[in-house]
Amino acid sequence: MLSAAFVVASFVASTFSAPSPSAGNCTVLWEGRIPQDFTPQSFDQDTSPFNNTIFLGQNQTWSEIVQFPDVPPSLFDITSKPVEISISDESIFAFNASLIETGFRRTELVPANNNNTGDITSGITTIHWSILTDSAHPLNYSHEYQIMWHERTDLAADQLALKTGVPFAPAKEDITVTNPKTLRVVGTNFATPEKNVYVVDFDDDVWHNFAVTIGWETNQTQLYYSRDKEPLEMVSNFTNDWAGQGIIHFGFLRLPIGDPDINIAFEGFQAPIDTFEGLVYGGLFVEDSADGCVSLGGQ
Ligand SMILES: *[C@@H]1O[C@H](CO)[C@@H](O)[C@H](O)[C@H]1NC(C)=O
Ligand SMILES: *[C@@H]1O[C@H](CO)[C@@H](O)[C@H](O)[C@H]1NC(C)=O
Ligand SMILES: *[C@@H]1O[C@H](CO)[C@@H](O)[C@H](O)[C@H]1NC(C)=O
Ligand SMILES: *[C@@H]1O[C@H](CO)[C@@H](O)[C@H](O)[C@H]1NC(C)=O
Ligand SMILES: *[C@@H]1O[C@H](CO)[C@@H](O)[C@H](O)[C@H]1NC(C)=O
Ligand SMILES: *[C@@H]1O[C@H](CO)[C@@H](O)[C@H](O)[C@H]1NC(C)=O
Ligand SMILES: *[C@@H]1O[C@H](CO)[C@@H](O)[C@H](O)[C@H]1NC(C)=O
Ligand SMILES: CC(=O)N[C@H]1CO[C@H](CO)[C@@H](O)[C@@H]1O
Repeated sequence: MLSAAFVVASFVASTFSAPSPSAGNCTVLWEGRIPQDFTPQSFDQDTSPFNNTIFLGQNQTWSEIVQFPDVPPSLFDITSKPVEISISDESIFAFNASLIETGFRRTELVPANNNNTGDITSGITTIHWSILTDSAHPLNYSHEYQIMWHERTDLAADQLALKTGVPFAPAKEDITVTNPKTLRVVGTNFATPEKNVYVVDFDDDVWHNFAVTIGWETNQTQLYYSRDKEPLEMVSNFTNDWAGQGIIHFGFLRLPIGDPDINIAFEGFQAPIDTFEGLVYGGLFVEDSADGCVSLGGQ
């Protein structure tokens, strides 16, 4: 872990030299922080930083889902604002006209490709995201959820996922989950069991800030975490299978409950949802870390 002294020292140095790991001033490759003047309708437009057609219910629009709650900004929302997204019984995504994913409830913001930002799946990049619960519209922790993940372009695997809730298939985990209301970061799901690299309580009323630095050609991976306005600290340094490029999912997918061998996209039980379940996301961006620059915030 980085010590507080290191963070302070780097910040002082950064005012006189090139951005250092804690300068919070690395080159942004993709910007998903929400401008103050964005409305729910902004997410319906193809000018949104997020894909305006995926991933949401077949009969839903983004403007029906997006809300701007009255919460403190996240660590990296300096001039931007957080956004709440939700799932309901309507959150059934249609992969195409005949493949309706009735096993899942899902709503995810993914970076649109209508950008001028360059490649975020080569070199060394750092993905940032922060998550806050909506305690008035909680998740049902009897189900497993993925609440952020990175999926290969060929959809064959998720290289990394942040999960919560009761595991759908405990045999897929390399730890015994005793408290379902935890945030659990796992590496590639090509592996059985998946490698849990970090677990922390998913407390309400606290921003949970994450960043992951990915060496796309080296597989070297660093995970960072902090709460509220604390600077990020490295909590895991591991190797992972990053082959396959792919896309980031900032949002949540509720798995069904059922036997481990069912096809989870189409089978299993989903408890009905009363109104909606919500999560607030903030500080979404990807930066270039090829020169070692990782924004830690908190300065
Ligand atoms: C951050 O980047 C801007 C633009 O490159 C530069 O003007 C500024 O000095 C940098 N600040 C720090 C603290 O490195
Ligand atoms: C969307 O609406 C159509 C027409 O009413 C309906 O047939 C379909 O089942 C709905 N899809 C979902 C996922 O609810
Ligand atoms: C839906 O996608 C599946 C899998 O790619 C494909 O086999 C099927 O033909 C598609 N159906 C339609 C109606 O596009
Ligand atoms: C959104 O995703 C769909 C499906 O992958 C794709 O066809 C479309 O080009 C994407 N749109 C944008 C703006 O990224
Ligand atoms: C990264 O992981 C992939 C998948 O296991 C592997 O093919 C590749 O050789 C690895 N790269 C390095 C530099 O170890
Ligand atoms: C991560 O671990 C690797 C291998 O032990 C080491 O070379 C590297 O310096 C570590 N990275 C950081 C940021 O601590
Ligand atoms: C939560 O999910 C479980 C399992 O599907 C279900 O039995 C329970 O009724 C749900 N609770 C609520 C409050 O919806
Ligand atoms: C996040 C994202 O979709 N980035 C794309 C931005 O545009 C470049 C050039 O078209 C693509 O290579 C990136 O994948």
